[in-house]
Amino acid sequence: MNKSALVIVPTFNERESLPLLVKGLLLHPGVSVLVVDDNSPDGTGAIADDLARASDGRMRVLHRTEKPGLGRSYVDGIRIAVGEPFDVICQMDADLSHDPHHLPDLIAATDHADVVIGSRYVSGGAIVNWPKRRRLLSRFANIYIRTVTRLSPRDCTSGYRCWRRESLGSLDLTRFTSDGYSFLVEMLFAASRAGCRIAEVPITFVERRLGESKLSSAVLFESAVTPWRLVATKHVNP
Ligand SMILES: Nc1nc2c(ncn2[C@@H]2O[C@H](COP(=O)(O)OP(=O)(O)OP(=O)(O)O)[C@@H](O)[C@H]2O)c(=O)[nH]1
Ligand SMILES: [Mg+2]
Repeated sequence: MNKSALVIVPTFNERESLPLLVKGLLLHPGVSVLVVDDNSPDGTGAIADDLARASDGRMRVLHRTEKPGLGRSYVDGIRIAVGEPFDVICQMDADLSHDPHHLPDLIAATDHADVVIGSRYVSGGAIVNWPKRRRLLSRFANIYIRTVTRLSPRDCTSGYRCWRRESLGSLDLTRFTSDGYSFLVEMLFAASRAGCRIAEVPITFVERRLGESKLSSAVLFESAVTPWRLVATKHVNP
């Protein structure tokens, strides 16, 4: 792999998963890691600091103390990332649902796309260990989002993505208002409106085995409203 990449990993209470994830990521030459921790009560931030110290300068930690939230964490991480000389900026979850093994494929696909989605819903993609209820929720969410927003990707809610740095840098983050997982949909919508080429690469998504999910009813409510808000506000970048 000859492109350099910075992987932004938001964390909240991921003390068991994070060391395994970082190990897998740093196996890839040219890959660096930026952990954005939301002051996790379980001490993930301190564990991340230890990993960073042992990383030969390839990993850093941003400790957030402002209003918590996945969307806000991504905004802070992206602001740092777009100002650095990496070819590609990636996003992924810390809970090992996103296998670092797929990363080179996603990065390589940025040769021909501005944003590449690690997708569960294209040919070759798969989900391991999700209960039927969770599968249905994700399927329904994607149909709902695609119908309301007219976005074309099959997997609009995947948090495993790689961007060309200039493409990500061209999005106006100050306009993003989502706090939770809807932030991912908002990013894709803005990218699509900005004319970015969006590609999907199949991944096998594995349900977390360690730690706890943060999917709450407030987050689900925001996810139901966001597609309509995006369409209504005609979210565009200058
Ligand atoms: N910084 C930060 N990270 C968060 C926050 N909420 C979730 N995360 C991280 O975002 C990623 C996705 O969160 P998960 O809890 O795995 O959510 P999910 O994948 O939709 O749900 P599961 O499938 O149940 O795991 C993980 O790396 C979390 O640690 C937050 O408020 N702030
Ligand atoms: Mg998860």
